[in-house]
Amino acid sequence: EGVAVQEYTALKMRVVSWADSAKTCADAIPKGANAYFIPATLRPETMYGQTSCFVSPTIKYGLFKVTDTEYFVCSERSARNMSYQPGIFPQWGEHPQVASFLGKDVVGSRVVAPMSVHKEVYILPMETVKDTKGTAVVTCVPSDSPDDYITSFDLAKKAEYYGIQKEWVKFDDILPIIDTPSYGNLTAKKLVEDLKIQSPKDAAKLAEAKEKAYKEGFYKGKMMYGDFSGKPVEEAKNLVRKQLIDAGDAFPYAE
Ligand code: A2H
Repeated sequence: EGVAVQEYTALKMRVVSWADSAKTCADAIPKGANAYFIPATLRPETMYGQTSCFVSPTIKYGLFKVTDTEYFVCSERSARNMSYQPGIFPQWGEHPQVASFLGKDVVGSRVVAPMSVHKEVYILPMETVKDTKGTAVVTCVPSDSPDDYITSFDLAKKAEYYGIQKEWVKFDDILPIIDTPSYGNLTAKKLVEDLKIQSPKDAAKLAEAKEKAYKEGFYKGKMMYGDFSGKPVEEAKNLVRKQLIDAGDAFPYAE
């Protein structure tokens, strides 16, 4: 473990409907309360283009009670970390868990995607999500994340195999958000094609694509969508983050 602190933006994606297989979750939420999936992202300026939200089918998740009216879905590890950060759980060090389940149980649930052109999106499976970082929930932005792009491509192609509906992936209309000199305005698509990435399991090539996409987007990218259209990404990143936090749709999370 390094000494550098990763400053994530934790997004609050409110559950609109639970999958049939998520009955333990639905039953654990009192009437009048809301549940939220909590993806951790390093790219808040891309939230306009969310098309789905990923969980690992095999990772164990929890439903954690934050207040009488708010419950979070995330990994136990991240809930514990949150409980030692100010302004999230009301009691220092406590993160009361009301349900435990596997990611695959919640696939097919529907959540609100704050700021996205797609108001509501589906919870989908991503096998490469790790339990050792973030919240083990990843919001999907296929325009700018090579991992999200290739996973969406794979899910759409093999929807039946994954037990999902192709339409849930929303892979057909990817929103351009950031324009870059080297890769155009769909950076992830361009890099996946250039590097001939065939599958979400092409780990080495994906690491290269991720590095290139991040550097190009952050240092040379210009916003072409949203309130900060025309501004450099370097500037817009914190402005969008602040808007999300001020609206109550996100909070800072570090690890
Ligand atoms: B990023 P770092 Cl548009 N397992 O958000 C796998 N990936 C995870 C994860 C986990 N447990 N937790 C977070 N992530 C993803 C947006 C995005 C992201 C874009 C482009 C690149 C990108 C939309 N998905 O990340 O290892 C999340 O995806 C590439 C760096 O902690 C999060 O930001 O540095 C990022 O990886 C955190 O990665």
